[in-house]
Amino acid sequence: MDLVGDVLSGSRLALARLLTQIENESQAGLEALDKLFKHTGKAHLIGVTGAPGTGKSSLVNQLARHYRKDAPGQSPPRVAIVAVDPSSPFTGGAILGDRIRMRELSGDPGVFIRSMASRGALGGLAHTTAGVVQAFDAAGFDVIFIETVGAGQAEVDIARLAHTTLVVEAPGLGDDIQAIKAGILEIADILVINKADRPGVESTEQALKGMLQLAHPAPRIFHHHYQPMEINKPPVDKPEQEMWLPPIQRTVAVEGIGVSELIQAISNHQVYLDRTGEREHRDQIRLETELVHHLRSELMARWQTASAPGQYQQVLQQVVSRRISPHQAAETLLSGGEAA
Ligand SMILES: Nc1nc2c(ncn2[C@@H]2O[C@H](COP(=O)(O)OP(=O)(O)O)[C@@H](O)[C@H]2O)c(=O)[nH]1
Ligand SMILES: [Mg+2]
Repeated sequence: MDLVGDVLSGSRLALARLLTQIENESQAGLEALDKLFKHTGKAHLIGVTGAPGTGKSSLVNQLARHYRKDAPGQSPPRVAIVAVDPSSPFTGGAILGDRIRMRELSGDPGVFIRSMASRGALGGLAHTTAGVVQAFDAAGFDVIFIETVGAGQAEVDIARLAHTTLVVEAPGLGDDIQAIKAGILEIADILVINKADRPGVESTEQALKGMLQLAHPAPRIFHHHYQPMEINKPPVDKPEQEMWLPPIQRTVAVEGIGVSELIQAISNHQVYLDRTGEREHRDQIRLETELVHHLRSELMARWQTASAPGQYQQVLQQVVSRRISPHQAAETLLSGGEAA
């Protein structure tokens, strides 16, 4: 069976199998991604993040429907949805709810929905999500949504996989806006106030505007989406007319209100990304993050293969008993020398 060939020729079954292999981080999955990689880079990746219950899944559902229907005279884009739920033990119901909500979409061959739950190590979820997104990209999906609960750093990492990140808020979720806690406002390209049918929309919008000004103080409004790693060059300064100010969009996802306007805002952001070279910049940072991940895990694996059995535990005990520092321990282990 030629999994890669079948994925490229549009087999949903092959794609589903591949996604499972990627999630399991199997060797076959890694090798398939190696072969598929040259077919990636065409999709527009849209991150959707925000506190639980703000309506992210409902919104993604509506956005997908609009993308599939609002393309007169041309073939509509194919849409993939990756729903990442890092806290599945507590929100298994939410995933089930998503499945039910998305059932009407799933009859459409131009839509593919995948739920992912966390089970790997910290940071691993962002990595397997990147692989899943690449598989969809190679399989020819034009728009890929990545829905994640905005609660912590891992979710911020997942949102950073995207070209365009939507941060979803809803009125009445408490006095302080949920986004402040995780700092996800920093990564917002578009702010969405969903549940605009609920009371408190005005004050939510005022609060968001205030925070936007704090996050992007004039005149340097351009925001640094990605905390560059040590090896990254800092983002280039852009002239003021090329800066992107995150717009605030109101929606009522359950009724489809404001969804066309939101799609227009996404499209404006796409144009901005292409015009300013920001899309390439984001792609580079994303791929560099992946490269570093592979380097780290490969170096670690090589070191483990080369090191003497038991040495690690022995050195660790010396650290625990305060005889050597963690830094000295690392030096000892890497030099292959005996513990002091
Ligand atoms: N009143 C109202 N309810 C909404 C709206 N959007 C979503 N909901 C409801 O809010 C609940 C949570 O929605 P869901 O999409 O699962 O939120 P998620 O946890 O952010 O993915 C569901 O019961 C939705 O029906 C909206 O615009 N207005
Ligand atoms: Mg959801």
